[in-house]
Parts: sequence; structure tokens; C-alpha cells
Amino acid sequence: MAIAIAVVALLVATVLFHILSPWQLTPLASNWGAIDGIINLTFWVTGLVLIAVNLFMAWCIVRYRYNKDRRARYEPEDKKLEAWLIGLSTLGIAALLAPGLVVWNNIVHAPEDAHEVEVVGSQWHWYFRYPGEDGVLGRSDPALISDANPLGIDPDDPAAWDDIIVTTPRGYLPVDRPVKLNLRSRDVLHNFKIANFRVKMDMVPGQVSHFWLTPTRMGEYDLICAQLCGIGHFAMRGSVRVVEEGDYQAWLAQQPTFGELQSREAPDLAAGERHYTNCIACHGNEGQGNRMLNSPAIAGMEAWYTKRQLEYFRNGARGAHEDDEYGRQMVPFANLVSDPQTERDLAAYIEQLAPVTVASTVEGNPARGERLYRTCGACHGRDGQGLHGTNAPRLAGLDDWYQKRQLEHFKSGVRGGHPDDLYGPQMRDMSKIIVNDDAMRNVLAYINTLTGHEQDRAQPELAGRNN
Ligand code: HEC
Ligand code: HEC
Ligand SMILES: [Cu+2]
Repeated sequence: MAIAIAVVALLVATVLFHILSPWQLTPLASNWGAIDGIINLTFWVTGLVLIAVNLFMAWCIVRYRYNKDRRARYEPEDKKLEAWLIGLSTLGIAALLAPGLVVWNNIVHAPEDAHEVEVVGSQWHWYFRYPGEDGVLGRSDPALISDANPLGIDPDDPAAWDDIIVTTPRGYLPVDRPVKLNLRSRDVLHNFKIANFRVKMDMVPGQVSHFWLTPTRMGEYDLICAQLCGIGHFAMRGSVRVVEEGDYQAWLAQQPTFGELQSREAPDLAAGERHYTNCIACHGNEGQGNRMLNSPAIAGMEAWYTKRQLEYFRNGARGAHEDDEYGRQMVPFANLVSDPQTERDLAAYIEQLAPVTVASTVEGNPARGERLYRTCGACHGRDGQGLHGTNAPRLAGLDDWYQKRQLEHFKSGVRGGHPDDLYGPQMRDMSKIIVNDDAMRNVLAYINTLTGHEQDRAQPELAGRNN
């Protein structure tokens, strides 16, 4: 009897938990209410079976409890009962699966009037491509992927030149317009998932998978990767903002086209050198840095990273936090170089300065640091050389006192916490694996031993195709 009561009590608790649980579906923001319908149907079918089976079990425990006058009979065959059981389970399972087939069929067949957008997954970032004025996405080929052409777009296809390339993990979609999403991957399996849209889909290297939806609700939605895709998987986050058509067009107009990116003039190093005179006072005439002025060595810093930081100093994503007294010093100087051509020239000049050997100021155990650095190396490169593919800068040749300050700032949110900071949040998550001062000293002591000479070995599939 006690067991029967326990079974029923457990059943009641389970059902109540389902109804009262704080973990419910996020608000629906697409036309795929049908998915919610299927989820509900699944809950109803499995829920009714759960209730029936448990009540039956409790009833059996009471009805057939031990009685010394009763003898059990062995009855292995009961055709009628079996027919009933098979019939009912068939119905239940068909009810579970059949509507899914219909909905799936809808999800992968975009309506005629859907516009196309491409999303590309990469360890551990998202890229977007919009078709431009002709409404057609140009051809792409993974073999064409390079630093200057991160999505491997085919320059020989005239339809590609007006394609709009978004390299930040933040895309836009217009509200109430059906969109067909074409999904690609640059490296391994990823999965495009926005919980509010309800649908998700794998991104398979070498293939284009697709589905469609109509965003129905304005707002910004978290985009996550739902496929365990390597060490930084959890940091692979982005967002999609659903806005009015007008805001969408205005945003698109601000993004560069593939043609613009390809035809940019080569940077002018002499002009870069002239602009660099503004920086010498703090960063030194050879970019060697100056500890007294808290200014790090920047010689050899990758141009893409320098440009990103200067932009962050200007738009407040870096250096605006009230506790960022050193970052704040950079803001006026970043403002000096807001012209895109000036910034390109200057960044190119800094990149070709020979990296300096920095003096080590921390004492730690490099052997221990090496273990911890294996995780860092997945993004920053095994030799600390920096990997453009993962958007993580060079660490070799960067002063340890400066790195320590940055890591502490990432941990406390002084850096990487601003809503306009698109790459810092990843490093914020990662800084938390440095659990204490010892770990900090050890990993920095190890980074001090790195030369940064090694080429992009952590991503051979990208490096091999650069030429
Ligand atoms: C008044 C001194 C000063 C001047 C002048 C100055 N900087 Fe800086 N810069 C700093 C400081 C201090 C930091 C470190 C900020 C921090 O700790 O977050 C820095 C950081 C940077 C960074 C970020 C480095 C990294 O590894 O993320 C870049 C890039 C940079 N400066 C470029 C420049 C350029 C280009 C100029 C000239 C246009 C310039 N700086 C002029 C003081 C200066
Ligand atoms: C998932 C990828 C990833 C991993 C793993 C990772 N980082 Fe980073 N890290 C980044 C990115 C991206 C940035 C650039 C952030 C930005 O642009 O502001 C960065 C920036 C940094 C910076 C600031 C560099 C500068 O010039 O200011 C330091 C220092 C750093 N990382 C150290 C580490 C250490 C140490 C580890 C291991 C404990 C680590 N990172 C692991 C992605 C990663
Ligand atoms: Cu992924």
C-alpha cells in the first residue's frame, strides 16, 4: 500500500512540476507556432501515457498484493490484449511523429517571396551575408577562404560583388517578411539556434543547409551554437536583431559589400608612419611600449585587431568603464585616427614593426602554465601567434603586466562587458578559467616563453588555402 501511494505521489509531483516549473518556452518570435503545437502534443501524448501507466501500476500493486490464499496463474498468450496494446501504441507513436513530418516539410520549403540571407558558422563566431541589390547570393567555395575573403566568395561571379558581408556576430532581419536562411560552416559541424524562432539546423562543412521563417516580433535574440564544436563551443554566441523594414535597410546600407572590401586601396605605410608620431610618446618609437606610462608594446600587432580596438576606444566599447583608467587614456588618440584610410595606414604600419622581446615581470611555473594555455591556444594559436580565424590576437610579445591587467579587467567586466563589444564577451567567459593568482602567474610565465613564430597551425584547413 505504501508503495502504491508513493507511486501516485510521485506522479502528482511530476505533473505539478511540469505545470508550475519556472523553465517554460521563451516567447515565440517567429511563424513557427506549429513547433509549439508539436511540443504540446508530445507532452499530451507522453503525459497521458505516463499517467495511465503509473496509475495502472499503483492499481496492480494494491489489487494483486500478497494473499496467502491466492495462487498465481501463468498466462503467456492473450491475443486480444496484445492486439489492443499494439493498436494503441501504434496510434500514439503515429500521433507523435506524423505532424512532425508535415511541419518539417514546411520548414525546408521556403515560399517564393522569401528573401535570402546566409549565416556562416566558424570556430567560434558567426558571419552573415546578404544578397545586395540583385537579390542573389554570389557563389562561394571553401577553397577561396582567406584573410581578405573570410567567407570564400567567388570574385568571378558577378552576382557576388554587391553581396553584403557582416563579419561581426550580430545580424539583422526585417520583421514580418519570410526569410530563407542558408547555412554554411567554415570548419566543423555547428548548429544555428535561436530559441525564440523555435527552428534550428546543423551547419555542415562543404554543404549548404537551409530553412525559412518569418520573424514576427521585434527585439534582439540570442544566437547560440547547438552543436558541441570544440573547446570554445560555449563562447560561440551571437545575436539576431529583428527590426522594422526601414531600420533594416538603413543598417544594410552601412555594411560593406564584397566589392568594396576587395577593391580597398593598399595601405600607405609612409602615411601610417606619419600618423604614428601621435602614438610615440606612450607606445615608443618602435612600438616597444612603456611600462612607466602603462602603455603596452604594440609592435607587430595584427592590423585587424588594432583597427577593432581603435574602433572600440572610439565607440565606448573599451575604455568607457569608470574603472578603466588606462583604457580611458587611449580614447582621445583613437579619436585622432577615425578616418578609415588613416586607420588602415596606421594599423598596417604597426603590423610591420618587428615585434619586441618583452621583459618578464611575473614569476610563475611555465610548465604548469602550459597545461592551462592549451585552452587559450585553441583561439590565440599554439605559439601565441594570434589567429585571425578565431579573432583572437597575438599574445607573444605582449607585456605580461599588461596581459594581467586585461585578464583582470575581463574577469571583472571592466573590459568585454559593454553591449557594443562583440568579441570581448568571449574572452570574458574564457578569463574565468584562470581561477586564482597562481594560475594567472603560471599561464603568463608560459606565454612569456612563446615566440609567435609558428604559422596558423591550429587551423590548418584555413591556413593551407590562403594562397
Ligand atoms: C597617453 C598615452 C597614449 C598614447 C599617446 C597612445 N596610447 Fe595607445 N594605449 C595607451 C594605454 C595606457 C593603453 C592600455 C589600455 C589598457 O590597459 O586597457 C593603450 C592601448 C592601446 C591599444 C590596445 C592594445 C591591445 O593590446 O589591445 C592600441 C591598439 C593602441 N593603444 C594604439 C595606439 C595608437 C595607434 C596610438 C596613436 C594614435 C596610441 N595608442 C596612442 C596609452 C596611449
Ligand atoms: C574562445 C576563444 C578564446 C580563448 C579560448 C581565449 N581567448 Fe583570449 N581573446 C579572445 C578574443 C576574441 C580576444 C579579443 C577581444 C577583443 O577584441 O577585445 C581575446 C583577447 C585576449 C587578451 C587581450 C589582448 C590584448 O592585446 O589586449 C588576452 C591577454 C587574452 N585574450 C588572454 C587569453 C588567455 C590567457 C587565455 C587562456 C586562459 C585566452 N585568452 C583564451 C579569444 C579567446
Ligand atoms: Cu559551433
